[in-house]
Amino acid sequence: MIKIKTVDAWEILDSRGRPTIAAALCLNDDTCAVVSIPSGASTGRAEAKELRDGEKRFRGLGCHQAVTNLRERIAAALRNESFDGQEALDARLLELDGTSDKSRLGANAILAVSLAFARASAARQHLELFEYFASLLPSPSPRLPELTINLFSGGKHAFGQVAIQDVLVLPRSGSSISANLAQMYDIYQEAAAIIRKRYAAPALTADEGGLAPPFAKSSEMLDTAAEAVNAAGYELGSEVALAIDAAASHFVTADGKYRLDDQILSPSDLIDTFYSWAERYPLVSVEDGLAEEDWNHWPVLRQKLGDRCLTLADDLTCTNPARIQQAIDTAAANALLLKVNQIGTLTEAKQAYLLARSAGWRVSISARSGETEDNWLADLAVGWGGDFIKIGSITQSERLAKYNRLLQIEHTRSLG
Ligand code: 2PG
Ligand code: MG
Repeated sequence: MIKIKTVDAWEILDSRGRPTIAAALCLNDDTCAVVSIPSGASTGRAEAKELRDGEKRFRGLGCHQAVTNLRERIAAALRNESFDGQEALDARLLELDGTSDKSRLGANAILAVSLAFARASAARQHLELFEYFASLLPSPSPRLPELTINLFSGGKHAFGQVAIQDVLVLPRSGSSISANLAQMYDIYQEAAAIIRKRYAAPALTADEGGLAPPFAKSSEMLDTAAEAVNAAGYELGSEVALAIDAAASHFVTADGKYRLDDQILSPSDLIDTFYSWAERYPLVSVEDGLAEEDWNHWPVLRQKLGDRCLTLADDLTCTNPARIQQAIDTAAANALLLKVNQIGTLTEAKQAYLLARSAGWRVSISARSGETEDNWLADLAVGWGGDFIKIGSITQSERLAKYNRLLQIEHTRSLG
């Protein structure tokens, strides 16, 4: 049994300068751990609810109420309580909250405790954090994930200049994370040089550190990514692949059509557009190609993309086992983007992960657009054997904390 001694929390700032939560949890043997948690901007409607103060301070985004809930209600309930592991702790947190969307105590407060308990438990057992995460699974097989790296941003992560939210690069020629990051550096530098020349100005960077030039249409993001890959001397397809996060919930119209830049498309026209992009470029995945409630057309998208590329669900499923089950039952997707703060506890995220795996889905473990310098995401991706990890670009310390942790794991462990 693991006995909790103290739980504390305070407000910190994330990579957008917005408040989020850090928490510290000490066990009765004085093993202590600190974690901080991220926050999204292009959030799904079915996500667990972060508690925000809604007051003038920080324009409504303050986390004082969530911090108070954590320091008073959660801390009082957990102090001197013993748990036989992560599941028991998370079950107690759910019981304390008592709502289906964690809106009473706040998903931000609850997740901070769930993760702090994980980190403290790992330290107590002298495990690396990824080993602890692996130990939560019935048949663990830790491994280094493939990198999916943000190159260009639009939509809510930039200034909305184009509809598509992200174009990502999968550097594949190296046999290690380290070699693939070096390859990505070349591509990023070439992309920045192309932008500088084309627009006679340096490209501004977006929330995740990706470049955000004033492209006129979304397809230019892919065209320019391909150009940068070529300019860097790599072969598109064999050495480098691409992916997109359309985040289509953010450009669906009230009558179920899609505003792709200056065009209004029907769902089937949009699906045809993705298909044509997947024919032209080696796309590994199309994430959120349709809106989160467009359940009718997701199966059509999946069927159209077929084996050519993955139909990856983010806002559609929100790391929520019930929504994942619906997506499995309707053949709406074949890959899951997993974000722990969409659901709010590690145990529920594990259920989401196992459900997706049981249907043969691929899994990408993802950061949020608002991140902190914490690096637990890298351990989660390795521990759970994610096929992919999505951290953002290769700039900005909140992203690099995770890449650098992958490099540390790669350096110290021989994982495939
Ligand atoms: C996404 C994420 C990360 P956000 O849509 O996949 O890129 O964005 O954290 O803003 O939801
Ligand atoms: Mg997404």
